[in-house]
Amino acid sequence: MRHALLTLGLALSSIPTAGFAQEHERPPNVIIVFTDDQGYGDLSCYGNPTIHTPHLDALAAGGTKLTQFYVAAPVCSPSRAALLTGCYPKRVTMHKHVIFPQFDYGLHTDEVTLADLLQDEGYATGMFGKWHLGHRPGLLPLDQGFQRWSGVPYSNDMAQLHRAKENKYKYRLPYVEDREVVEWEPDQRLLTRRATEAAVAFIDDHKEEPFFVYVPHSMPHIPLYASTEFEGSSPRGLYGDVIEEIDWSVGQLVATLERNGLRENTIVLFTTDNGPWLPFKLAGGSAGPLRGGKGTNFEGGQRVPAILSWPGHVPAGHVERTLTTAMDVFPTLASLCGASLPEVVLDGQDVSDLWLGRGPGPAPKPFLYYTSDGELAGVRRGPWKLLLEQGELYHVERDISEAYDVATQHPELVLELRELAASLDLAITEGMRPTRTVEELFFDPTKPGAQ
Ligand SMILES: [Ca+2]
Repeated sequence: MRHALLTLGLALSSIPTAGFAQEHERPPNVIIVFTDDQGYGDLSCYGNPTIHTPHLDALAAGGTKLTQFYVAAPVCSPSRAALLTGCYPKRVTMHKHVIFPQFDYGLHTDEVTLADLLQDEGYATGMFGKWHLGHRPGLLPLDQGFQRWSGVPYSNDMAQLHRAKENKYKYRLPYVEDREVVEWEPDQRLLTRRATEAAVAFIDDHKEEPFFVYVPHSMPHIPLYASTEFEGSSPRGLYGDVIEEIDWSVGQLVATLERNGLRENTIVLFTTDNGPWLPFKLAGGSAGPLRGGKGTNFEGGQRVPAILSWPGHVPAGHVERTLTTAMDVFPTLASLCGASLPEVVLDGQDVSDLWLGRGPGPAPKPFLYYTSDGELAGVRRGPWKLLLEQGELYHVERDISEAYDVATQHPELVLELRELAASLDLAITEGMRPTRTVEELFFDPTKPGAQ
């Protein structure tokens, strides 16, 4: 694979073609910035009055802002599995929990991730930030299509650094480069900066070949940390400082593209893995007008900010209101990057026509909602959303705050949606693919220093 990649890189750079042709022979680069627990209302361009995000606002102004973009689950690991496979978390059996340090399983390596897909097309693939899809040997980013990785294997609160005060947490957080733990309990003030600098270096190193750069920032997951340069920068407090540093990070990535003449040939997607962690009050973000947050199936848990940019291809200054999901990213990028889809069932659909402003794209599929313990929790069809546990029905286009339950006014629709949810869930359950369990340790989270 590595050899084929180098050969392709050489072949592309040695073809003396005109700019236009070359642009079309080289597939677009892809950058996905995937923050952690950021709310729908935490960016200036989504209405936040006190957090200043000029780089993200500029990205939205020069591209498309999506106002009905949903992640597949309201918590980390299931949401990440869905983004990287184009499948419901349940289909790849990653729906039940987030991965804790003692867990021995992860996303199965037989699954084709976005990184596998693009690496097979000759892309250089790098990941800089939080993984959270399994951290035993054979389950790491380098086993799932990424050629480089630096960052943390799971959440930044799964750390003694954070829990020491409570004197009850036995796990430590490692910082990993490729396949080696290089540090224990890293200085979390530097996590955003380190991911950014590593991503910038990767782009510089691979500017001659197509690349896929995945930047799943550890922030603004609690505990919050910003570098000293950003601490105190926002009237919103530390949460705002953290978002402003992430905004800076996006600015650095865009500047790196511009410096290398790659801006026009790079698709940038900015979004987050789930909504804000509301029980932490001011340390969590805001879902703006949406109800609920992380861990809930209300809109605030899964409808997230999403900005798409590809100058000259994705319409500029456009607001896209159609429902799309993080599961659509996989088949859509496959289409835009000229990659063949794997021969497995995917739940996302190719919405490239919508991304490129060429029309409405396919009708959105009915969308299932799951609670964090993996149980079927509801369904969305058209504007209607039924929450099973609560027995509540909302028209989420008229009522984005889910303030007015109209279940009693529409009993037949409730029954219909109940049946739809059950049948969709049954179809997914019958097609579930396994995770992979590995007994061997990559590192022992209870014994710092041991490998
Ligand atoms: Ca998260």
